[in-house]
Amino acid sequence: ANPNVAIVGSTGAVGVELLNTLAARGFPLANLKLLASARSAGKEVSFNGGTLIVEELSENSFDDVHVAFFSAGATLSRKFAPIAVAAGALVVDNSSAFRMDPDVPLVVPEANAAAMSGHAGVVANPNCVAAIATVALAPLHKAFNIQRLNLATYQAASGAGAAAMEELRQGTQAYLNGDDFQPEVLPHPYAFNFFSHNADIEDNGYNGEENKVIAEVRRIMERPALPIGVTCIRVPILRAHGMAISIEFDQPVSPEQARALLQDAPGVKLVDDREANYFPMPVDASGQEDVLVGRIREDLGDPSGRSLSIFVVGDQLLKGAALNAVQIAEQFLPA
Ligand code: 2RA
Repeated sequence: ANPNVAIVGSTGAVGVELLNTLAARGFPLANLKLLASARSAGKEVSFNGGTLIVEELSENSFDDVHVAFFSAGATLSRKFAPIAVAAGALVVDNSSAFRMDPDVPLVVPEANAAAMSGHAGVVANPNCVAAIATVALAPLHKAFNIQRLNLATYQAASGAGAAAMEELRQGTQAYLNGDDFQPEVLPHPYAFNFFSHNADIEDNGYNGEENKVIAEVRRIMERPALPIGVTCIRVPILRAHGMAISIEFDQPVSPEQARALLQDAPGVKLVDDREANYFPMPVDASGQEDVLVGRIREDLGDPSGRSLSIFVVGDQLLKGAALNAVQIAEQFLPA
């Protein structure tokens, strides 16, 4: 029989995309339960031509649930995911709560689907930069053995939630109207500005987002000591993350070899047209399931000749969150 599905955090930016993705991919569900805080309980949400009523999340919310998507923050995941597992549900958790827990697989199906077999009830959905990056990096790593990475990210408002997307719109409108605008959701003016990701700076001088990217890319690629440098920047874009990635292999790899491999890689769309000077952009990646990859070229910063540079853009709410989570759940559906 088809599973009963629940979404915890169903009214947030990712929760809404989970609904859209379940419908768009025809996920075979018997019943869909929308769970959120008391503040959102009672809200009506349209789904697949019908209307669902948001219910308040409680300890009894999972009694008849087979698959529970969590996207309501680490605190709620830590409290309610064990309750959902105890009730017999598979939990796909989009929060950072369990991503580094050795008993919880951290999964991007195109990169490390095999890791899912070790789950004990919870499978963690990675940080959006790690998910989008590893769709492009995994096939290259499997074929040519990556030795080192450097990433610079261009991260969209959606990574900071629906309120940040609204702040981008309002701040831009105010800027164009010549009105004064004080940011409330993000710590800096956002319109026509960009800034270092506002996660706290940690002991190593990197912010929390950068340390998550390092730890999670290593885990997904099963290379715990992989040297990774990263700079995470928040840019005034609505919902697609971009990243410039420099990749060192243990052997020389030509752009042609990489391009041929990526052409057929799952979840990748090659956008690498030098003639037309056409490469991955948020206007093409937004709303798109595939991660766009282009600017594939020798990294002239590495005299050894063993490095390539690429540019990757992916929808932060889809492959960066909701789509990846639904693809994880799809792996557990009866064949
Ligand atoms: C961000 N990856 O973009 C983080 C959380 N989604 O802010």
